[in-house]
Amino acid sequence: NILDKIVARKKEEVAAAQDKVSVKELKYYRHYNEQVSLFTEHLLAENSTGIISEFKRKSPSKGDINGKAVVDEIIPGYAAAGVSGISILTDHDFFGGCNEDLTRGRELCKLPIIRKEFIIDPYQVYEAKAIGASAILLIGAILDKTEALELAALANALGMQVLFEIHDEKELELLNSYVQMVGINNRNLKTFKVDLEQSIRLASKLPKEMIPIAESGIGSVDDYLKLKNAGFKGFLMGEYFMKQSDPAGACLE
Ligand code: IGP
Repeated sequence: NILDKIVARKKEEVAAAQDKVSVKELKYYRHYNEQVSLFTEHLLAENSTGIISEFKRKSPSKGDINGKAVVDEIIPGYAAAGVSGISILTDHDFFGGCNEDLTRGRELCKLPIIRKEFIIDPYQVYEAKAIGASAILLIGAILDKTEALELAALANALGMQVLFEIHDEKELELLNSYVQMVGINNRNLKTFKVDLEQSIRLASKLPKEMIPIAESGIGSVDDYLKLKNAGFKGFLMGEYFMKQSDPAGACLE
């Protein structure tokens, strides 16, 4: 399964990154000490659409989506379209992203940015802060309870919020008090199957203090309204925007 492959690769990447730049050195990065705007505040603001638009060039499930996309050409448009937040993939091998994409995004807009990455090690949380993220994604399918707690607590300590992604009821056990947003992935990362109904059922079981975010496979105004009516406050959308010749224009619809 693809998640096992990605996690194996991440372990190598983290070891290599740590050899090159220590955590101590990351703390001198320009964005490390910057105060970031809170994701949840933007999501819950009056008039917020709740849309979190994603910058993604390719994916294991879809292959090439917008392989030559440039952050400078897309992020300012997303911001101008009035989205509530941005998600930027930093994984290179599977999603065609990089850390510089996120840092550039940070410099181009004031919106909160989530680092979309397969985080398995505290090093990646420090790195998220250093490159300019306001929040991190943690994926339930690749973490145990202790790791989930350690990584989420560290993110909060560094001033970042946590979007914790789950796909089924069993993963609810992994949530902890350092999680501000729970993402229910409509796409099963093991089979790539998309099912909005399963997310809607799961949404009613979330702890009330955590903000529910619907992720993946949202491809029409109908889908958006359906999920909104089911109580979701955030809508993470990538492919639908990225595959259009004018991704930001699609946000305005
Ligand atoms: C966006 P989509 O179907 O709108 O492009 O999906 C986002 O939810 C998806 O990219 C995603 C993802 C992830 C990517 C959700 N969870 C975990 C990488 C890792």
